Amino acid sequence: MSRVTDVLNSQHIELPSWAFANSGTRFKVFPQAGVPRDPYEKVADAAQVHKYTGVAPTVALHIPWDKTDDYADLARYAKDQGVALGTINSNVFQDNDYMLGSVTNPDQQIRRKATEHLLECVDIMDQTGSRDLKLWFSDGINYPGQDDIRERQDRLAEALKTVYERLGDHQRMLLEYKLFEPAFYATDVPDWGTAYAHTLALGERAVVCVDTGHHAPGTNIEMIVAVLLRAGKLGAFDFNSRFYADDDLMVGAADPFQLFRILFEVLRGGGLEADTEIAFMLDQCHNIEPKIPGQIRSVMNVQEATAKALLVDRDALAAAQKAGDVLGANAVFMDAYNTDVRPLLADLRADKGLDPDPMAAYQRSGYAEQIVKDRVGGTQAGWGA
Ligand code: PSV
Ligand code: MN
Ligand code: MN
Repeated sequence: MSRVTDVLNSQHIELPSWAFANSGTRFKVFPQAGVPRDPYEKVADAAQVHKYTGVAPTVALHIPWDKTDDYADLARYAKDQGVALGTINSNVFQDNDYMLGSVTNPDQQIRRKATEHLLECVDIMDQTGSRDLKLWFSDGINYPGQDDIRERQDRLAEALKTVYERLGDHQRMLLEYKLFEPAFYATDVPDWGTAYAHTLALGERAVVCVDTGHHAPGTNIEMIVAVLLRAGKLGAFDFNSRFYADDDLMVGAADPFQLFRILFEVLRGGGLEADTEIAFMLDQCHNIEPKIPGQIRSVMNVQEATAKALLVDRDALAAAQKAGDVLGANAVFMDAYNTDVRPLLADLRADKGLDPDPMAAYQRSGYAEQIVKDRVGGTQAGWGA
């Protein structure tokens, strides 16, 4: 059991700053009282999640949603709150200039503008001490013939190379892929294979980010995880849940079994070791539920799936696999999944001096009521802004 608790104790889940701000669908953003008005307040809210779960010590920023004059000061503030700043997420998808693409745009000047933004994000990483730059491109085309698919790949490669060369020795580039949306006919980085090919060409500090919500229904994500890990190219997760498209719902909500299968492959590939370089991030928006509890619940969902993955009897599984015992192997797997790990996690929290029930502890704390009193006019996350 101690190996299980050791891994769970060393687990680190990164929170997205945008989860704490108002967000919604393209149809409507329902504002909530007390949401953060600036990056400092987002960091303060993220620190609450860490305070009650003990496993979420970093918060990812999104530029320009979290633009501020002094990032070193924001980093100091985060430290005072008991957390640190994490991944810098770039944004080349909300400017009118990017209608036909950012780094793959046919217009060289617009490509330059987008690349400059990415370089600015690396400057910010230098100030925040962040290791990772996350790149997600909305680039693509809606109609066959609209632009040259192959040339767009060349333009993408050129921009990525420029940014890669600007990274410091300890910094990494995470390239995220997404099946579709907002481009519908051909997205420039639509799948793990395209992301893998680009990161391979760049070098070892370019790795792939698997956003669990960015696949076609029925995709075997754990298989992708296994292949990328084996190739040394799995850099990060953006965890969330989807029923239909890029829903950004709470991780483990739609399909907790899938999350367990993914985390088992991470474990199998050595990605849960204490020195893991995989960044386990959430990428979620809480549109109708309260945000801080939504993040707490999500962190707990990842912990539960991880605990179940750790409970798989690997020896028994290997023996059954070797013997060709199909049902026996499957039963070993399902036994772990069907174990109630909540008491184990409650004990683990108590051992650390935390409340065994983070949701209840947060509700009791009065923080939710306090921010409603203190904060007037919270901001949107950036979606639809
Ligand atoms: C858009 O699909 C997206 O959800 C990507 O997953 C990014 O990681 C995130 O927004 C923040 O830019
Ligand atoms: Mn994402
Ligand atoms: Mn997404």
